[in-house]
Amino acid sequence: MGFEQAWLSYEKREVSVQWAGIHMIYAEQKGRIIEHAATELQTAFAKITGKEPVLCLERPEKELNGCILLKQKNGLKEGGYHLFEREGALVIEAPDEGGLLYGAFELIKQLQLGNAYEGMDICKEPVMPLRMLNHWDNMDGSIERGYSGNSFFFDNDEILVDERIVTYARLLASVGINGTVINNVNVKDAATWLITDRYFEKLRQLSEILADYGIKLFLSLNYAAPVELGELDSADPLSEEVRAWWKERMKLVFTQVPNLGGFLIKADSEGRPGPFTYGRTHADGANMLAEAVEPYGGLIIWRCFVYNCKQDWRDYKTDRARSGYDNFKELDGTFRDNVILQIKNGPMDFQVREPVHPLFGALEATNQMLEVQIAQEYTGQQRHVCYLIPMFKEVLSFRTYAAETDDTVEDIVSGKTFKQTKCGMAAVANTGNDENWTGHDLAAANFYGFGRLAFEPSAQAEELAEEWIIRTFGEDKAVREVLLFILMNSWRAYEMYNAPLGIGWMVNPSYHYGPSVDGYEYDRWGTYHRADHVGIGVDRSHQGTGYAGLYREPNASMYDNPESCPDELLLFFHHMPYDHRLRSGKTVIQHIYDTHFEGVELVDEMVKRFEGLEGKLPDKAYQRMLERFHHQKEHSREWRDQINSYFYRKSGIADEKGRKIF
Ligand code: GCW
Repeated sequence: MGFEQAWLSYEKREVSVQWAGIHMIYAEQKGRIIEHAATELQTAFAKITGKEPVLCLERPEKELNGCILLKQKNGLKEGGYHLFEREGALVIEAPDEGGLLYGAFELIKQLQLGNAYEGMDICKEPVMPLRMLNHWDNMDGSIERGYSGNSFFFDNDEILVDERIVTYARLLASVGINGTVINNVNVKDAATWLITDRYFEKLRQLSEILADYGIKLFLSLNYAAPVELGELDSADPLSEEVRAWWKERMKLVFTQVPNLGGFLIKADSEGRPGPFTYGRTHADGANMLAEAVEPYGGLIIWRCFVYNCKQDWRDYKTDRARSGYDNFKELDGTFRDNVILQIKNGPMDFQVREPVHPLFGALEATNQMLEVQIAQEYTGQQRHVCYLIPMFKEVLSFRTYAAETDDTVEDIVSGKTFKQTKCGMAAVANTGNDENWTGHDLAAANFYGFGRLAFEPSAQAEELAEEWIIRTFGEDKAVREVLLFILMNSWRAYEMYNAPLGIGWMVNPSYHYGPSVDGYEYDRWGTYHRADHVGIGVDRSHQGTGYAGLYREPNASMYDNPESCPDELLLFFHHMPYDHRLRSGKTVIQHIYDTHFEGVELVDEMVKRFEGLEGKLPDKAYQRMLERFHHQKEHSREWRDQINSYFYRKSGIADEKGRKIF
């Protein structure tokens, strides 16, 4: 299938005389990444300004006006760059090749945004060391929770290496992403064989393409590989035989695929194998693998998404929200230095609203990484528009109180709080082999925004959205204003017509799409709302499951008390009567009615404004989006009416405004 270039399409634009005057590119040092930085600049300038600059092998003597100079120079941290104008030349200085590449993409961005050439002076360093994508792609070509077609990495149990991978690598590098896990964390069947010679050659080729753009290839690993590959009858992490097997295996893998960064592991979670089978801990499992990859500089990224998925809904004491904390808190400080724990942003599972995961701030002596999901599993599956960067900003700025200062989630995962270097942020990817990569064209803003945010978390959500719009669709003012309005209101709108006040989970089981208020109510997944005729919500206070107490003070008390608990999370933490007055002054039930009516109105407004862009966007993109907007309009009504009717029927309390409820 064909593919577009997203924000790297480099359409021709009106540019100033100075920009148009760029005629030469010179890189002082040689190197595989530098080479790609230079050719990317050449292509971008040729297409955007209409004049192709030459790549120069000799340093230009004088007359630097109109030259781009790339130069390796110490001073900034890895991946950092300094881009400035000097006597008419544009200079990019960076300590390493990756930094030069990022500097080159920064320069291209400046050109695309039409910013001033003269006096340009931009200096940046990546805030998070690891900025990764996690693909949940299966080797048969399907994608778990994929909403933009099939995999472009795998088909029919084979690895694909083609032009699309190059564009993929360019897109990642252009926003600063430096690592990618290409296969699903649920490692089964053929994927278990990725660490065997069946796949080494293709993996090596793939890793080389990625390495050209400063990106490390990672794989998801099957914890039970020694057993499932038929070589041993145990995967006990304390068995000498098993440990020796992994050491041998890793030696082979890293010799054959030298650019490999390491492995991501989902163990003892949702039916996946893990050390629990042998009565061992997650630290035992992770450390065994870490020891095996250590000689090659490999990392073991171990997920904390571990919970009991065979719960009884009648049980009010077991709380899935506690499980990550309960499983990992006591292991703090026992992991090897090349292990990173990867923690989802919230304690449940990527709902439209959740509190921040309590492990952030609880682990002090363990490398950690934040996992978010840009695949919109629970936020509209890339059929509804839902720009998630504002949510990620809230998560990153959450104060954990693990220290007096510098204690936000951002501080922790950028290594500031506990002086760590192996940390960062990963996003479950939203790409597939659809022509536009992300199904909904506007979902690409999440792809773009995630990378930019991990590199530069101080960037504002709105600023990133605007950059993405201009880079993708050009400078038309109406396009910019309308798309910005849509993106910036989209998460709020989705939350308004979704499950109310932080409760989550009112979706059709397994698909996770579309409203079903009781879909997960009498199930084994630990995901309940506990609504009856009097009230709704899960009591996670000290009188309930005690979850609120897992946070440090003052967060623990704030959440524990319904009076101080923020409205948007009230039902996550407390079971409240429908007539309880929120801090906003509204009753819970009236809040439910109002937000559901207003959420739909907001969608109608977004769609109305969008339709005004006909003729101003590329036709194909316009049609793709229009179709989705029409669906969102209908579907948001479905959400509104099911949720409102359900609560009206349960509570018997009428809407103050007398609107139609069924
Ligand atoms: O959100 C849930 C998904 C599963 C996923 C799991 C996980 C890859 O519904 O599809 O499995 O989380 O994060 O491991």
